Amino acid sequence: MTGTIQSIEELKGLQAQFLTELGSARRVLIASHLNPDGDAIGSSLAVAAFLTLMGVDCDVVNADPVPENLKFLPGVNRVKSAPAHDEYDLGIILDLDSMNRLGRVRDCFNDIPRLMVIDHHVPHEQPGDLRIVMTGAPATCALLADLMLGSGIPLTSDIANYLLVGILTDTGNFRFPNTTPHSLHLAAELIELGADLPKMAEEVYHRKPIEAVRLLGWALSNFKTSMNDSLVWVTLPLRIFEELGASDQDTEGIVNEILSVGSARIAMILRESAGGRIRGSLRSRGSINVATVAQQFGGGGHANAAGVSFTSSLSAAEEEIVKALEECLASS
Ligand SMILES: [Mn+2]
Repeated sequence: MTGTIQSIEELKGLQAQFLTELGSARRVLIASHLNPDGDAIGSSLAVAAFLTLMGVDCDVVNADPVPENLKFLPGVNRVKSAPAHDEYDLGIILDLDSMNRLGRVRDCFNDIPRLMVIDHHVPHEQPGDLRIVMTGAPATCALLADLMLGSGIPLTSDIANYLLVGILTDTGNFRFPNTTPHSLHLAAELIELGADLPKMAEEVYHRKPIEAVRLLGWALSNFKTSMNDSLVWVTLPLRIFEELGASDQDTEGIVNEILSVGSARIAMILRESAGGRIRGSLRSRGSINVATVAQQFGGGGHANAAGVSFTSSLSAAEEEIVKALEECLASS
């Protein structure tokens, strides 16, 4: 069991252990979190491709499908909804802090004798025999880039693309405060290895389904504010998704768009899904910590980007969380 990593040197110190663990496995099952993003899919595909280079058999599973804007990545069909085999000797879970975030594929890991966790979220449950967790890292793909570069195994341009897409999406196109000099150095190395940054930026950010753009338009016309417009939020009822033909995936990025209100210090979207579950995405500027608010409701994440879910009605969930966010703003 390894604690949280504080520095790149410490991370590099785990490279040999990482490689030994992968190299001694016969068949590996790789998974990441529900509603996978660029970092989840990028890290899953990168580890799978790296294992293939090492001659190790592996499968990738996810409880949810690959989002439309990541389908341009080569080999995305490697991500399956269920494992192809019954037996694995190593499980690797990426970009998540809790086994529950695996959703229904969680049970696939019950009988696997060894588990590796690579992540940059604040740890909760701390599962895993080998844990490579660095909360200061901008992306799980950044951790993997440090572990894979200089490993003696030459990275393919596909792997470079997988790693870059995770760094790109988790840093919001290199705009969020987690864009460190080191993440830019890694990006430069990955581009040298053949990652195509302009294509990636175009595919990920500027090519959305028309329903997603219509949903964004609705959100931008219907958001609410309080506390002198320092809190900005929108609720997306199920009927709007139905009217516009939009899906949950189409909410991607909306919360960041409403955070562009100049006076906003916290932004939130609350969305209702068909099963009656309410999910919230929280974003904040500067030193405002929305992860602590999310934790009050059983959610979590990072200081400036967190998530939460409710089983109550949309209006009850809205009332509760808006109150908590207002208290958070009032006390900071
Ligand atoms: Mn991530």
